[in-house]
Amino acid sequence: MECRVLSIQSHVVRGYVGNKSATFPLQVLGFEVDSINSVQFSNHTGYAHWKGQVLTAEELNVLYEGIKLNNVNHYDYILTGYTRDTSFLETVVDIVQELKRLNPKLVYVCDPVMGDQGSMYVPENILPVYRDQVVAVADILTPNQFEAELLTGRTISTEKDALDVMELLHQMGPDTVVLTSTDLTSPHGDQFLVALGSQKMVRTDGSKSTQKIRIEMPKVDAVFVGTGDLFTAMLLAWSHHHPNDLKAACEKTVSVLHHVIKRTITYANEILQVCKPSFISGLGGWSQTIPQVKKLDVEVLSWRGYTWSAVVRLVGRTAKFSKTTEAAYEMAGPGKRPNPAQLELRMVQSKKDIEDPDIVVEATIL
Ligand code: ATP
Ligand code: PLP
Ligand code: PXL
Repeated sequence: MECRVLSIQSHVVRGYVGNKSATFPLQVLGFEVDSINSVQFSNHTGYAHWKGQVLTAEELNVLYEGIKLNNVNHYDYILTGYTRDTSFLETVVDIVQELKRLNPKLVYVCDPVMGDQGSMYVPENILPVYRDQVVAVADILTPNQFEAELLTGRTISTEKDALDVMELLHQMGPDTVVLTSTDLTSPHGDQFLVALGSQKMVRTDGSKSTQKIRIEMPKVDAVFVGTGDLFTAMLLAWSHHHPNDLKAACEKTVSVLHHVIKRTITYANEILQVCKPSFISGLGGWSQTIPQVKKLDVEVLSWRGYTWSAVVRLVGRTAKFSKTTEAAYEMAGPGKRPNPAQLELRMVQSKKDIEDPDIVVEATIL
């Protein structure tokens, strides 16, 4: 059975956030993804520079009208994330309501992206729109702790507080709520990140039940961008396959995140940070005589840990020459942090882990 997702999120030319973080993984898992790019930026806003265009609420409506005129506005899922503009978000609500009328089984998966760690990175006037309009039409909601606190006006200091907040969020609309990251202390120690989930279900006999879970995942000492978007997309996919088993859906989701993050940090720590010929020492006059030796022409043959030196093969772009030499280069090692470009999620490389994740995290039923 074809399953079609309308994903309204950011597009970036370089890197993986928003639609770039959601589309490929969903497609790999067999979903048809229709994407509307809420912005088109060169890259995410954590880089030193970014440029691009923002889609207005009117432009969103135009795109939706086109889909509607062709009578292809039939969706099984809607997925939304980072949005800065209140009228854009209100238009999203209108579209969700109309699409739900056309398909009463449509599931709206909403990541109410507003901020993290006590500060907002979207304009504050977006909060009342999420709280009073969006959450009411959402079926699956994936706030982080701070976003859940904003939406409910409660602070979370204990697991009990978090469970109460998730209950309040259920009362506001969604049957499934996952707090994707919290500051709560893990029973396994501070090396673990705690996420919590809660799902309301109707049993076959008509009685109601709630599944509540805690998931603990090993923390990686780096800041990733786009992981929240990937989390929400994978929760959509895996809860499609496990509609009444939040534990299974979250275990697969978090396992995908774990594999992607592990591949990303491993790569970021090994990548050549600056590999201009002028930076490679140990070449004698080589770099002067062959100026076309470039970044991509350097292939690391062996690795000397974090000693800032490795044996590399320099291959000319014209493939006319090749030379093995020892060279020093600047790398992301101790005392050196990977930059945003180096921390872009290794998405394409993780295709197999996305398709069939090895389960590395077991959730606890609360
Ligand atoms: P939102 O998109 O709602 O703002 P969020 O702030 O929780 O969500 P992230 O902090 O990116 O988004 O976390 C989403 C998921 O990504 C986490 O549940 C975890 O699986 C993974 N993750 C992100 N950063 C790390 C990290 N440093 N170490 C381990 N896992 C991480
Ligand atoms: N940092 C900035 C500046 C953002 O705009 C966003 C947007 O959501 C994030 C971090 C969080 O990204 P994510 O939750 O997908 O990791
Ligand atoms: O959700 C992450 C995200 C989405 N879209 C844009 C961003 C970011 C994070 O920086 O810059 C444009």
